[in-house]
Amino acid sequence: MNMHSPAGAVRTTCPYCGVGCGVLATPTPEGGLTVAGDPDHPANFGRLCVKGAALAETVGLRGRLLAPQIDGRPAGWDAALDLVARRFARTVARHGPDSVAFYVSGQLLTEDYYVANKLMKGFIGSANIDTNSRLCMASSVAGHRRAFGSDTVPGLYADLDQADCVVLVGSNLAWCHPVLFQRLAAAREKRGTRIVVIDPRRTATCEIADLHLPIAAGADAALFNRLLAEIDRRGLIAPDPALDGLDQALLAADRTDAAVTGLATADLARFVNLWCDSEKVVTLFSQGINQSDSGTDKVNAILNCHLATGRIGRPGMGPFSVTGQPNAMGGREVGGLANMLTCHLEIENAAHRDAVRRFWNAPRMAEKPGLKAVDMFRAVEEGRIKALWIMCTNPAVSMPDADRVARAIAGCDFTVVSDIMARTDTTRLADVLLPATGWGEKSGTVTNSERRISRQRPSLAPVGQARDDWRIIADVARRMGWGDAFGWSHPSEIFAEYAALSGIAGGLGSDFDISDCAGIGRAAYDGMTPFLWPRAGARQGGRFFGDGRYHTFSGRGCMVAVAPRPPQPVTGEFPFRLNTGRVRDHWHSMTRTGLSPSLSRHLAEPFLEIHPRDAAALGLSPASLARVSGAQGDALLRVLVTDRVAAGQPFAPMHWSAETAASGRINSAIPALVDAVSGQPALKSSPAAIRPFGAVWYGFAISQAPIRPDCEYWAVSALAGGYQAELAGLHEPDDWTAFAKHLFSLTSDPLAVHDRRRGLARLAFAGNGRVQAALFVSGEPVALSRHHVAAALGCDMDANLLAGRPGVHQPDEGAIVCACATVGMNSLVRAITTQGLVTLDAVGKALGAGANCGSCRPEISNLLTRLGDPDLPKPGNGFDAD
Ligand SMILES: Nc1nc2c(c(=O)[nH]1)N[C@H]1C(S)=C(S)[C@@H](COP(=O)(O)OP(=O)(O)OC[C@H]3O[C@@H](n4cnc5c(=O)[nH]c(N)nc54)[C@H](O)[C@@H]3O)O[C@H]1N2
Ligand SMILES: Nc1nc2c(c(=O)[nH]1)N[C@H]1C(S)=C(S)[C@@H](COP(=O)(O)OP(=O)(O)OC[C@H]3O[C@@H](n4cnc5c(=O)[nH]c(N)nc54)[C@H](O)[C@@H]3O)O[C@H]1N2
Ligand code: SF4
Ligand SMILES: [Mo]
Repeated sequence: MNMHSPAGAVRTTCPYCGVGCGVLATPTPEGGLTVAGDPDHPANFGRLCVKGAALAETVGLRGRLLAPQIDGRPAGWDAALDLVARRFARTVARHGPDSVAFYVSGQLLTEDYYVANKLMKGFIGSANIDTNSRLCMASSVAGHRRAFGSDTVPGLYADLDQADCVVLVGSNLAWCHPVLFQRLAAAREKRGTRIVVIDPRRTATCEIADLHLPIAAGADAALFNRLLAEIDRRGLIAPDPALDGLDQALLAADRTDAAVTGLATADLARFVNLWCDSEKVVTLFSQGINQSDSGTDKVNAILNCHLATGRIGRPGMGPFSVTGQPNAMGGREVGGLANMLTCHLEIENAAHRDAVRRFWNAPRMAEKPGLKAVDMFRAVEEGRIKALWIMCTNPAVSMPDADRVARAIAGCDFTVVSDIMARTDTTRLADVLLPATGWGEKSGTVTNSERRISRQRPSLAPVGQARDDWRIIADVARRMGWGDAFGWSHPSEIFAEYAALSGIAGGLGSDFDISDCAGIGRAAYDGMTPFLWPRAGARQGGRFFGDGRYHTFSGRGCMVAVAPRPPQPVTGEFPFRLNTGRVRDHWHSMTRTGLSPSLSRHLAEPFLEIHPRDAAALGLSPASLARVSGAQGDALLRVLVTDRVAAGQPFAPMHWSAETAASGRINSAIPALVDAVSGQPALKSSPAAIRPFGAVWYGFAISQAPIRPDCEYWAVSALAGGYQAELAGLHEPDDWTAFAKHLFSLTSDPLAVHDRRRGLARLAFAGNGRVQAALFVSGEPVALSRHHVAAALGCDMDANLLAGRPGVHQPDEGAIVCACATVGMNSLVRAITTQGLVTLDAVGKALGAGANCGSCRPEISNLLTRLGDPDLPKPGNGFDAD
């Protein structure tokens, strides 16, 4: 395998989730790309999920930040970099190194991360560099370090192929790691792997589960303590290797009452039996565990069970914390967290600090851990941090208590933001904006969930004046007087330096040693094939801890006595426990996936999944709107009534921002409560209040030009050739025509249907006989075929448009389920019922749905089950895509 595949495609890696799929990107003559899965990449063997498959729709100039800006005005690079260097240097000189901070991201490449870390920890002399991984992986990092003495993920993806039982805890793998999910589904087909899903919600992942445990929010430590007690009772504790802390952990486990899990005794027993009876068991966990105010303890409760049984580091078994971002793992290796040093070295360890100081020839080495994300933004708010540089992350959306974080950033003396996009909730707060090259343009390495390092390679020229993140940071460092230490001219040189440092770390006992890459030249770097670390020694390319050797002081694995704690209590004022997370086709704050029409079809607006009982008690009807509030702020969301969530535990996605919705930013309603050990915020169970939003009108709009909503509720998304918006208001405008003209920035007169009595207006605008824009208003949530209406944009104006229904020859797809083949709910139901389809393969053959990337297979299989069983509720609610 080399960097170029036969057809001139560039071998690179997907910039989204931690699966780290290999991608073949082929530039088109028009300046775009075509994208395919790389059949030779060991993370995906050619597969891609919808997000990866739609990458081509997200490159190009749209929305990009093309030039540096100072105070909102375009500026040259020299002026911008001079200003950043001057302000940081001056702040450090006047107020000391801890008066400045970097807030970075698991979406930076390893080389970017290395440079940022070196500048802050070795040259500025503060450890005030933290990353969005604090919101993501910090509890796993802390749990690993307590148990193993190092932040080491022991297992490999192949373990999912070889396991007899896979337990997915707090992970919606089907939507968040879709290619890994497909791999697990294939293993299950082949060898009957038993699968358990532990999640308060019935997610798409449950489609392949033999057992779904709808655990009470936050009760996972109690469950795994219970399991540990049972492991002990059954005599399954492995005699060796000897472990530290075994007795105390067993004592704590024995004291735990499983009743708090809220699970049926029979389900609990089945889980315990499955786990205990399968030696080859993998427990895979993610944000349902990490994002908790006792997340580190939960991680250790899981690790305890694997340590105690010796089910770790051997084929088909082990605990498996999957990373979320493409380089979350690389960021941990490089030491991007405020309490770590590079190459898994420890900032509190004087020998480690000294080794790094000597290697870097660092003038001012940080001596103590820096501020973790939540504390960092508090310090910004209090004026203790006076210069802040945010890179590759959107904290005004993704941090808990988001409005307060946004206010803190706005109030900071000097804020720099490096991003690829011009307008985000965070870029709008910056004093200096720096345009970074994005995926497809930048070059470097990333590490995926199984410790596999792969190259991202450029296939497109940088847009505008965009520069690579590492270069921007190095340019500032040079201007601060450290040219010698930041003089690289290519990322391969940074990687080589990093690899050399890892050799020193290895000499100090670190697990992370890739020093055989220390001499890597540019050609070898460019030709690099994906590889697993460790590269050397007995563990070469394999698993950790099967040999019983750990990185703790004693060399033994360490069990932690866990006393389960309930999550923050709900109160009379905030009686609901708000859960948050991800949807299938969007990525975080949607700055990239929001550009893709196909990715916006699955779920196009911010929503609240709420149990029918709660909805009835609150007087919330399907597809109406609800205000969700916490003590610090609120969000306005579409109501999706479903028993997939438990009563009292509604769920909202994290993706919407002030760019895409009126108030869809769920973190405005979430308090910044953190885990005391890891500093990771609890984002999955916040006390919340919910009220109906008394909209008097609802609207749906399409437009070729950007939509400018002026009403209480709106959510805008991308369409092929334009935009669509959901709208609602508390007061009916006097004149719908004037409203629509403003909405669409049009001056021509619309074709209009008004029915004052029924509170209904429908208006369509045409230019040269083709549909430019249309608005549909109703006193109720607008019920019409959005797909059909959207398809009319740019087409000849036809009478059916204002009817809002497809003509006889255009069947209505309904909500799109399969984004690849554009197959909607209605077509699926029609085909399944009329053609008597019973298997996923039959649906694939008949409609093409589910046959490509497979991301929608769980939803189609759920539909097959529901349609095949007369007792199950049928799909109906148009907002219910599953
Ligand atoms: N489509 C898509 N994929 C992504 C991302 C994306 O934005 N979009 N982001 C990536 C990133 S950075 C990350 S970190 C990963 C996250 O991947 P996941 O962790 O799988 O995703 P989430 O939806 O955040 O949360 C997972 C589940 O935790 C459940 N949960 C909530 N509370 C509890 C609890 O108390 N106990 C248990 N057992 N479960 C609970 C939620 O109901 C939810 O279904 O996804 C990555 N992949
Ligand atoms: N309520 C709630 N909140 C959450 C979570 C949750 O489950 N619930 N999950 C948390 C987790 S796990 C995570 S990881 C975070 C993610 O949260 P964020 O990191 O804030 O989310 P993104 O939208 O991915 O932000 C990345 C930003 O970097 C920009 N960008 C993309 N590529 C590049 C590049 O190459 N260089 C530069 N300089 N910029 C680039 C993008 O345009 C975007 O503005 O959210 C956290 N917040
Ligand atoms: S599973 Fe999807 S999002 Fe994740 S790396 Fe692969 S293609 Fe990208
Ligand atoms: Mo994440």
